[in-house]
Amino acid sequence: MSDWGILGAGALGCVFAGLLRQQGHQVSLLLSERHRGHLHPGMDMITLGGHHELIHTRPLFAEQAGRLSRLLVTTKAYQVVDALRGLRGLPTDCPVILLHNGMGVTDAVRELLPHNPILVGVTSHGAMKESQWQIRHTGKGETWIGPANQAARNYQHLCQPLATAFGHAQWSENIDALQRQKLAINAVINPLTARYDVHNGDLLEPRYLDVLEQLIEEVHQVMRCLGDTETLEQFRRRLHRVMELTATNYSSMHQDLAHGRPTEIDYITGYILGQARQHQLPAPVCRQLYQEIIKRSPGKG
Ligand code: KPL
Repeated sequence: MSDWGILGAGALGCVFAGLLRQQGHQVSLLLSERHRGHLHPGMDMITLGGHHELIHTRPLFAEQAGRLSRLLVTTKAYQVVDALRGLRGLPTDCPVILLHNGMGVTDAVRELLPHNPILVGVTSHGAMKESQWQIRHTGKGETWIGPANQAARNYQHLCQPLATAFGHAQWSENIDALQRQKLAINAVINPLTARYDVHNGDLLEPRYLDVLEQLIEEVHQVMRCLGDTETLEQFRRRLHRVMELTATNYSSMHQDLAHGRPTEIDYITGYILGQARQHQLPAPVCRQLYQEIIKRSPGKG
């Protein structure tokens, strides 16, 4: 069984650690400075079926990155570059798989690690942290990975162990398109649920119909300018399906705001607004939501 490193011990990173451990892989969890000198008990993972599983991972610190042979990056978008920059001696042949929400980070990672195979992953698994050492797997989804630089072209073999552990993982040569499709979903659900303090499924209630529809149209227009061929109706249907499937979940942006953490608004709505500007699209609902979320974010406003 192979060795996996996970950078980003949030809910999703810990659930992925648990799923890989269940298949017998060694998992090293890269921990930040504030964890140094503390004991690291096993994690309690609550599975989709509601069972508790004790998950043992190996704690690793930035200066031990030389031991890594494959790395899943599950930090928030705004932490990716600094977290990778902090690693000491990451082997140049270690593939790095970026799994954050939003867009606008990959260029900086390619520049930072010009020799490493860089891959982008898009996943729809759901996870929640119940407490520091307890995580809950809230939804099983698909995971797609694909190359983000030339060096990553021949890394399809990474899919097999991930598919076995996660239930699905597939290679895509056009991972950018899948990342944009996920971005479009996040650009609608995340700021609205955070703004109105509601579950994903609540957005289907009639009182949100107008704002939801306006936002869907704005985001769809931007996506079309970026080369997406999905029709407005197809996008609406895809979005409704996600809201139904994750109806009782709080979006990651809702969870971030509720816990006083920074959000990924700059990489989701901010990215859409940047593209809208370039294509001279007004996007007023996106802008309003951006300002409201920024105002409520820690250290802003
Ligand atoms: O990816 C998500 C997120 O919360 O970030 C969705 C799909 C909206 C599910 O909650």
